[in-house]
Amino acid sequence: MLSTSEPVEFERVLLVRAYIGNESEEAGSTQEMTALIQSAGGSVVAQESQKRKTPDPRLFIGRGKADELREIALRENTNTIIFDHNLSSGQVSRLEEATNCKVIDRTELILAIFAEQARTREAKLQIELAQLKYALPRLSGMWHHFSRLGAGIGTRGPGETQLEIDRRRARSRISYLEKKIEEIESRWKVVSAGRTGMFNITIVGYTNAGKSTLLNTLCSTELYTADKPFATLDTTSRRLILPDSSKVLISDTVGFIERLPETLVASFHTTLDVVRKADLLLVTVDRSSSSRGRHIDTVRKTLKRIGVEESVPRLIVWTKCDAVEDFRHPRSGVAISALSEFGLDVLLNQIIGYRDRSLDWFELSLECYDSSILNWLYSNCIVRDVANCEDGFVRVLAGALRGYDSVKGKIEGSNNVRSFVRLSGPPQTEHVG
Ligand SMILES: Nc1nc2c(ncn2[C@@H]2O[C@H](COP(=O)(O)OP(=O)(O)O)[C@@H](O)[C@H]2O)c(=O)[nH]1
Ligand SMILES: [Mg+2]
Repeated sequence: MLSTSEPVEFERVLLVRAYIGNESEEAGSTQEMTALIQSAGGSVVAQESQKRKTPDPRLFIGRGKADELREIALRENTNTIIFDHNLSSGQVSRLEEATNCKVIDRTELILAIFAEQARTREAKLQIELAQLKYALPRLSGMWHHFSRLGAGIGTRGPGETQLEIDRRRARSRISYLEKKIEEIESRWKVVSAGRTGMFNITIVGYTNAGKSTLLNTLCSTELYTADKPFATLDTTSRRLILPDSSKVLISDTVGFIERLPETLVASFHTTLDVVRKADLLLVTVDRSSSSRGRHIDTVRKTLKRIGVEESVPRLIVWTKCDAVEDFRHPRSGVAISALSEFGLDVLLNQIIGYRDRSLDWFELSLECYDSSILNWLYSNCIVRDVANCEDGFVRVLAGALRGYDSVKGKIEGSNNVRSFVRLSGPPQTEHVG
């Protein structure tokens, strides 16, 4: 019997890439674009490329190539052409003229996917801001562009209302969005100020690397995960209890791709703060992907671009190891599977190691059990040991999360403190669990 379910209608897409100067045709690049197009509801039915010294100012590609695209589109029964580049509005309208197709550029495609995925109010505001800022200098071209788009990829978001708004209205909408986002940001600042007592871990990585799934497994949460790019657009932070019973804060955030559009980096500034302020970055890499080398490179470049200091420690976490045939342990980093829970114990112990190395360790002797000091230590330090010694003193071994001075400030003026000695590093004790 034939299936009665409706077949999914994909928009047929002709994908175009130019290689400028000495750019070479690298493997994996069209793979990323194909995945992005799929995620936007399209299907690549043909691909064309052209090598050029410089982009053509009028058409980006050559005139002859544009004519060729028109024929290919006719033959392949498609009227959507997506360029793996950013185009000026003039180039878009001239290309549309020449090919008789709808032409979409890389940023527009990515913005369309973000718009589709945005779930929270913050993400929706951020994406609308990014779309408007990208569209504003191109409004004159867009009039023409959107009037012939109809339905399909790249028509969501401000596109629908674009026809009625002029630049002035777009600008006033932009300032409204900026104000709203600022309000949310200031609320976030209050929330994050309350986190100073914790070690902050942020999961970063290429889109679809398994970041949200890792957070879900570690913290028993149920964040949305999906086998598509940009399933996550927000930052979610959760407490994670480590095998030594201490707590850290772990955050999951938006994934990276090659050449992440500037307008998105700017709009998602606050969302990405959690990456810049991390004490440890877990760089997740899909071990089962043949493009993993390229993904690591993209993540490294993106971290630099969004202003993450080189000094923030990074641990490579190879994910999806259950899906790797002939699995061998990597030379560096931790190999895990969030699905089978393989390697998670190693990961957690490595996190403890990184955390401990980042603390300022000290030994404190108290004349008696001073609950005020001890309570403070428990909430601002990692307390490794509290011993009642034979001489009647209470000896505390702990690591300060926010520097020696924070501890000194607390104990100064207390009559119960007998000695305060800095240690050169974490004490060598076995972790329980
Ligand atoms: N086989 C396997 N698949 C995984 C693992 N972790 C995540 N995935 C899958 O990879 C896809 C992307 O996961 P997700 O956590 O949404 O990725 P994110 O974009 O990095 O947050 C989903 O289909 C997950 O089920 C794993 O350890 N093994
Ligand atoms: Mg995710």
